[in-house]
Amino acid sequence: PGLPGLSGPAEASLRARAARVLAANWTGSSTVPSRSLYPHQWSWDSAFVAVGLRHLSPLRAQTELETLLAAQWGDGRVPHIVFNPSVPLDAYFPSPDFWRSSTAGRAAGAPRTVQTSGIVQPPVHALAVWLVHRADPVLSRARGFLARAYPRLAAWHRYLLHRRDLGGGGLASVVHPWEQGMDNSPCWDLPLSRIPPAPDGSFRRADLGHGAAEDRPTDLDYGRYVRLAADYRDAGYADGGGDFAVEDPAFNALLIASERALARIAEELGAPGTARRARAARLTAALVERLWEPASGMFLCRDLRGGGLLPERGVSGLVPLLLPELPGDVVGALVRTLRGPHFGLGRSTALVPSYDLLGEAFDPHRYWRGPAWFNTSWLLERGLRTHGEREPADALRAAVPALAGASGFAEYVDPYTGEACGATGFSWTAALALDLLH
Ligand code: 9YW
Repeated sequence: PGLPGLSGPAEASLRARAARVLAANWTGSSTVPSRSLYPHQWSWDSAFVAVGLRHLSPLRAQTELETLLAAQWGDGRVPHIVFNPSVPLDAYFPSPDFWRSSTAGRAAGAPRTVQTSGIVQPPVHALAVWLVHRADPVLSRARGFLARAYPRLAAWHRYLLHRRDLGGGGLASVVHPWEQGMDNSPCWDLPLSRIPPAPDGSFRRADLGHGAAEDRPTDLDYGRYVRLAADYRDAGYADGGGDFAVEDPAFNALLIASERALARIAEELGAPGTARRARAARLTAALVERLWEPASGMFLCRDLRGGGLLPERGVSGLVPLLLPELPGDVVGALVRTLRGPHFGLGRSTALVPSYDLLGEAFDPHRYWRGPAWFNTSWLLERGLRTHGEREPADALRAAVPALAGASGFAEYVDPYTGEACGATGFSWTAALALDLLH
């Protein structure tokens, strides 16, 4: 379907511009999120990028995911960053000499030949693998794409469902805010406040050289991120002992959506998908039981160290809309919350803000504390469509490419004005805009 309000030639030029962003960020085997800010391979970025790349080159899309999966650890974890050895160490912090994956991660089975971080990111990969397969099943079969990806994806899910079930209720926990992907969301303020920051001067941020300080996390937050990551590393990346453990709705919803995709992948390979489908249904029930908050009309994060649901409304709590097996009353409440005063979709905002417009911590420009990001709007477009909410889904489908193009494919935008924030020429923005133009 064409984009309402955009002529054929304008749409073609938007596509061409998005393709140029992805070409400029392609390294030969994967895509960097941004040449300036993020010069390595990031885990969930690669999944979103592959979803867009499949329309340009199914081979590149498959390669993107294969490069990431090749850096998987022996315990099943897929690292959040795979480092490019030809990029200077000071281009990004924390660099490989901070994570020391091949030594500190030895017991957890970190690869020897490639340097990675030791934490993870949201498991959107099986969903991406399935969508990439569908774009060109003939090429996929000829290359054995699914057959090679399947055991790795299965081990990845096994790691999350067993080693990361820190709350004992079936859901996976994140042990660092970076794992959930929405780094400085106000949801983390309370659990992070317990973490003593790494001393000033014990590390040097590289991000401030590329982005405006007022768009980025504060130094105090950064000190806490560094402390948590260093503690995890010093424990050999063993799970269960850390001071930060949170069950997050988006992280788990993506795991469930990916488990459903794994069922389809299994069936395509001639194996039964029934057990995985049943597990996805059980996990959906656990998600509702542990994280649904009727009074807020959305899912919340559960702080396992502080013992309870965190009251902040982050966009993460809307992402479970992606799941087809959610109870009808939950779906209805989520749609009302999305379109109501806290997120304003279709009223005051055209893309979904990352945090409660009415929240005390709301800031329209600071990273995950208010700005709208393109990946979450893409996920919610799918969620709305899954539940037959055609009108808001169509509006998001039009807004994502339009604002992506108008902002120079910004990393994130002011949710009210669409003004570009962070980096421009950002890969997942271009990739997901392309996907919604198809
Ligand atoms: C970081 C790369 C990553 C994203 C995260 C986003 C940000 C900062 O950039 O993280 O230094 O890792 O919060 O979701 O994957 O685009």
